[in-house]
Amino acid sequence: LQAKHLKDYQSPAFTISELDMLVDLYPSKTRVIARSQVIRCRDNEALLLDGEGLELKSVKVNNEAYPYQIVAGQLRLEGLPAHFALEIETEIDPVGNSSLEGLYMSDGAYCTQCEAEGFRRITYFPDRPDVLAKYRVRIEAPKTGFPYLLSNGNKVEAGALDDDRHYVVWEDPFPKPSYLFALVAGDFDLLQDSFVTQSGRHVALEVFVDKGNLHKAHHAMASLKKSMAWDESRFGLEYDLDIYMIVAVDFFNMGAMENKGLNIFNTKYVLADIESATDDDFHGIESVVGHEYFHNWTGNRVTCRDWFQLSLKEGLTVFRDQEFSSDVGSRAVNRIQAIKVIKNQQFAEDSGPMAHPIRPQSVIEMNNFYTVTVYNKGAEVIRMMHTLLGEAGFQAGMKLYFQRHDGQAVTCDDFVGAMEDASGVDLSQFRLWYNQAGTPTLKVSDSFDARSGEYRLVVLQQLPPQAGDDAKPMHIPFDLELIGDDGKSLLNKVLDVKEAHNEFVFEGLSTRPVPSLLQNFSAPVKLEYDFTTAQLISLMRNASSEVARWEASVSLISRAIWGNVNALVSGGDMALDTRVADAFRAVLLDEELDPQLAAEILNIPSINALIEQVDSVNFDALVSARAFVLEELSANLEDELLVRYRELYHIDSAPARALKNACLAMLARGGLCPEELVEKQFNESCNMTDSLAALGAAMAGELDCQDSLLERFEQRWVDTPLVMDKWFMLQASRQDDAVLGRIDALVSHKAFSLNNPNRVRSLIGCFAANNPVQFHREDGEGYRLLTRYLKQLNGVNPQVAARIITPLIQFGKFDEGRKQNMKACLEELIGMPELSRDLYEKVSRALS
Ligand code: BAL
Ligand code: ZN
Repeated sequence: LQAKHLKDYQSPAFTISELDMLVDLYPSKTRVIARSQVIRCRDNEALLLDGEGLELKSVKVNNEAYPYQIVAGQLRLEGLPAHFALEIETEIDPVGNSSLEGLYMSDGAYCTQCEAEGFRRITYFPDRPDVLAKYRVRIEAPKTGFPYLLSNGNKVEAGALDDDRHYVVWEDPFPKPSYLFALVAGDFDLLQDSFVTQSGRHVALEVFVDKGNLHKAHHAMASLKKSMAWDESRFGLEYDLDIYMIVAVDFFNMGAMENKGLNIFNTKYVLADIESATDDDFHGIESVVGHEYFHNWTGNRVTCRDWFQLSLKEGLTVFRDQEFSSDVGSRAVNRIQAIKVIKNQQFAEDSGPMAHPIRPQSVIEMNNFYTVTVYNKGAEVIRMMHTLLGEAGFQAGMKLYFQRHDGQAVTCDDFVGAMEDASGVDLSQFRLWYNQAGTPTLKVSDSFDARSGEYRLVVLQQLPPQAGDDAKPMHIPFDLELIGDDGKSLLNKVLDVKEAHNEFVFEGLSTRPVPSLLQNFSAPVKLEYDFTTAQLISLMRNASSEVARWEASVSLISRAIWGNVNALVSGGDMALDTRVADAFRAVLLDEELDPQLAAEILNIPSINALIEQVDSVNFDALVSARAFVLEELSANLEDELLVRYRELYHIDSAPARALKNACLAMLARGGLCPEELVEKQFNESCNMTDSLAALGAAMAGELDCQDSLLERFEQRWVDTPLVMDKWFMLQASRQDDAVLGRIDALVSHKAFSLNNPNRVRSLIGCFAANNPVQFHREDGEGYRLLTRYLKQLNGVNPQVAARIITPLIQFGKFDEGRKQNMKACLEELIGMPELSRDLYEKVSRALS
């Protein structure tokens, strides 16, 4: 299997100005006739059209049958004129399409997913983002079962046909790449609303959901309207069509897709009511609805030249959705959640076999690069530019970007160029963030001269091996606060770290300050500084940034855990410094603190998060030490946890629930959660957040009631797939040895299907990613369980298989025994006869 390389990029030899498509829908024999206006851009080259899984019926050029060849899956036509009409008829099988790319069926409705390279499963086409065409699409289907026939743009025609069939024609006035094409046909409940843009354009808003779910569509609609208003007020960007549609489907590989004017969403990011969705689900919906809406400008109006540039639209749009969530909610809590994604997942990717820069240089299967690196580290890179340019400079850059590139397919360099030209800030060194993979480390040391009042900070920049042999120091914005011994802020400043060795001197200080380093996680780097316990406690109390206070709490508790790992390894006794417990007690007692922030502080880092803090791990000692620290903390804070829990019990707000349930979880992990408390909460709860938290506490505390509560939950929700996903996740997270057998049994549960990505992610994916204790069992049975299902999924849905394999390829930090067990599973996979490109790329990189 050949990789494609960024350095080999060539502009298209032919482009398509217009595409007129007929899609005549039948379950396993859908007919597609694609009529394109083709323009030759270079002489003496063949026209090569991508296609996969298509049955070719005919090829015509200027209405005459035309000779062709199929070479390596591509349709090849030679000797073509400078401008011509091309007509291609193909037949496809939506029902038989379990990969959920191209045209497929979800619960009886036809729908599409074309990003990145799914359009080639619908018709032969130059399926690359730098070919932008105007689409006119005619859909034909039975009236019964398919009253709604949808595509991009505006509906221009509709009518009846013979045999109880009907048709609709859609025209999209904006030229677009094939990956933004969408088609939906089905019967839905429809929620309608409208929005008037700042220039007075009336936009019809429509959210389509499965029958019976209309009451669960209101939050998505409200989120859409909020997003539209926010993009106008913060970025001055307005919607550009007369209609904006969202369709929710249960079978979907991604979270959602930003097709022009017709977003297709995973139900997970649309459907919500207070009974069936958690506060986190509500937040997730708001942010994903926003994300897809924001793509209309950053992605659709200006798109990517090639897929190596994916971060051009994704990093930028994640940055925009993060800013949206922060402007309409808690900035600190949103920032903390984004930081956790980087530290817990992206750092793991950066140090594992799939490490790649935010602009990858070579790719076998593009679907493997919709990653936390391209998306979330990409967003951090945009955030750093925002830090360097300031809001005004950044917005000037955005304005220039759209002035220069509206309607074009461009590169990350074009984006940085606009930022640089509009602001006058030199970003030449900063561009390295696009080329160098891996996580840089900043090693910080400091000294204070009491006589001269001079405080000196030395920052050493170390680049990881993944950055390459000729890696150069990066431009790193380093946000610093110095805090005096009275707890007052002495200085708040962003320093430019540009060299391998950097020194910064601050004068006129009367005492040694406590440094708050890399505030707000001002760059996606690792920080090493030898904080004392007293310094961390001071930062938890005094740092002006709430994010820095949280960071200090994570460092404090992590150090306590690693200290106990060392004690275990060296045969010493485990212990918890009372000052640590007191610092957490202060958080519980601080009535002024945002309860959501307090909840974040009380959510002690997971085992996986802790593993990302070290280069190699004694896994068993880590599990024991973390459990010990949690038990100690819980025992120390029992009274305060119970008091706070009871104070918050009846408060009906998401922040209060977050803190209340963090208290409950901590009590449960310490084995101190009274059974009646959990049962009371479960019985009285009218919302999913509290029900699920009670259930989680019963399981974490291994309470007698856990099985009966799980059963009651299942009985109540067995017909609600998204809630059953939560139940599957709870089952997959159980830490007793019987969990493996239970997972095998649950695969036959009536609510489970290996064909549905949400179900697979909830049960199998969650086991591998969120149950480290059982996944990393010493006997290797956890790895073998995942491998068995990966083998099945390889044929069903390779994209999902390649996504949930991640924990199996990230074995670098584990002991030899576990490494060997993981590698043995990977060897088994690589030996499979029909291994998909998706799995091949990840497994072969892991084994190389
Ligand atoms: N473009 C794929 C889904 C998303 O990032 O919005
Ligand atoms: Zn996106």
